[in-house]
Amino acid sequence: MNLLLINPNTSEAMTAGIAAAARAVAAAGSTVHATQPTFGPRSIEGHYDEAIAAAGVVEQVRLHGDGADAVVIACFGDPGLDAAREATSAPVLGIAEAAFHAASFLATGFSVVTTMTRTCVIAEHLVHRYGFERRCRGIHGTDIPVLALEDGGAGCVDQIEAAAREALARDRSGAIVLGCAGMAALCATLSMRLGVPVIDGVAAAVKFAEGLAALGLRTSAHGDYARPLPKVYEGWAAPLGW
Ligand code: 2AL
Repeated sequence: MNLLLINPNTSEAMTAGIAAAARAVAAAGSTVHATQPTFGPRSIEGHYDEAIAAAGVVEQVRLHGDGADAVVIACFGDPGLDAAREATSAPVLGIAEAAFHAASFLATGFSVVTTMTRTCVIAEHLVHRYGFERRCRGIHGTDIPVLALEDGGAGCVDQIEAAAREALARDRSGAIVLGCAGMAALCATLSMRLGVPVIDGVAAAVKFAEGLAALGLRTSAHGDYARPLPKVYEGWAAPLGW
């Protein structure tokens, strides 16, 4: 399987870390092509960053989507997810949506532990958008900047563990969802320390992507996920017009 893994921010170090996490769980026959937009924010920590990053995700799907059996968008805000699904027939998975599904197979309720507190509302919007209000029991910010996780985040693991322990106790949750692709390398350590399922959305999305591709399932082109309507796009977005 050819998997296109898009890091929506422009940090090459984070792309490398996310690619390593994806390759660690990918099946023997899978290839992972990891990429990031040519423009946009170095880290995604708010609505403004996310608006620009979504266009960057679309750019990468247009550039590299042909020949991909599945696409993973590796940022916890799932920027550009619906747009990407219009732009390719390959299944497109966002790491937040994948992580919510995985956690819901393993516990009646989960908590999200994320980066900057201001991003909690973005995760909350996704919980509502995907219909996980009955499963998500809390979303907790650590105020760790995304770029502090650029090198794998080993220096942040104690702080994330403490936030997760507090979340498990306060929310009565059975599982922890990591709220940033940059936390992927910490998943195994946190699982061991916490003794509950800890879900990294990058790994979850890769395995769901492989499953969907193996089943021969593609994104529906019926209705709102039909191809974009052909029209002129102007200015810097001209090359992105359908
Ligand atoms: C993220 C993420 O996964 N990548 C990024 O730049 N920002 N998520 C987050 N909650 O801050």
